Amino acid sequence: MTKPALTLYLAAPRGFCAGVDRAIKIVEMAIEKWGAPVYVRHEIVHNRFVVDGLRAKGAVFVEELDDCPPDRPVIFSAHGVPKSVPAAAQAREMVYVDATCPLVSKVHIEAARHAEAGLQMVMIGHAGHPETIGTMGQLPEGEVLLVETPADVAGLDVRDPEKLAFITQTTLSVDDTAEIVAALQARFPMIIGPHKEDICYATTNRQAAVKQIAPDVDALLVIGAPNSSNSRRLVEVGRAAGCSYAQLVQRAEDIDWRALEGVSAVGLTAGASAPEELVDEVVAAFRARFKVSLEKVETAQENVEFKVPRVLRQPA
Ligand code: 0JX
Ligand code: SF4
Repeated sequence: MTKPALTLYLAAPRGFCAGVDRAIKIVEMAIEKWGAPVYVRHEIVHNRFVVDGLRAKGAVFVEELDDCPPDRPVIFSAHGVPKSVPAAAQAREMVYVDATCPLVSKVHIEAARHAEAGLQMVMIGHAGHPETIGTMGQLPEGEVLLVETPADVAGLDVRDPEKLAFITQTTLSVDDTAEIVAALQARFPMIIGPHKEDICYATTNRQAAVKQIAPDVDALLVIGAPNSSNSRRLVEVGRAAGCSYAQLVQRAEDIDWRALEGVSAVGLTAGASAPEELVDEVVAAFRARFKVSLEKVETAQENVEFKVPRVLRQPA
């Protein structure tokens, strides 16, 4: 039986960003330096395959610092942690390495700087997400007001409308965030924003590639985990850009092939925490069912790299 023809549009950039690369390297290098087990507070990045791979090398994943023994090193995940976490690790005299992405740390510094200047902070982000918890936790409890939607802006109860600044989660939808920022600026014309927005280059670039592909495909698949904010945003961006069938899949076995019957053009991308092996796996699964012609859609080139902390570059 001849296979149906299919064009698979592969987004570029896709997959690992510099912050994820660095965070994974930090765990691997910590295990090399100190031996197993090395504890990791929270999934180092939101991807089961990455986590399972590191667990096999000797990483132990826990949710709270209290779940770590005091005599083993602990790593904080790429998403960042509230100030109280390194403080507690220090109080317990633990060895810790912070794998917070430098672009998340930049937002932490911004928040502290604005607060020092007497400004009240508004954070645009998702409640309960570890990055939001970590960023809000740079300042005392109750100091940062959270908004998730333009409608939330109307309900903000601020100390002084003329002394406000906003920050954002790094992995938000660029377009949805612009709407929230517009609502903030409409209600608080004096509000100060980041010099350059807090949404990071990787989030921005992956969304731009999806926007380019989505209008021309019958379906869009985003490889990523259900708890990966940036991956979920790619699905939403794909739908908003005109692809009604946009789905998050963790790997090839999640693909609903019946839903893809009769398609001739499919877009494929991967969130910032999804390994390229999973992209290869999905492409191979398409090749098994279709006569695939692969087309790369490149909307940007990335050459960002972050160094690992000095403690890991020094001999044990
Ligand atoms: O849920 P997020 O997109 O913030 O995290 P994930 O999927 O682990 O991606 C990499 C880490 C991003 C931090 O900004
Ligand atoms: Fe850093 Fe952006 Fe990657 Fe998050 S998505 S780890 S902020 S580069």
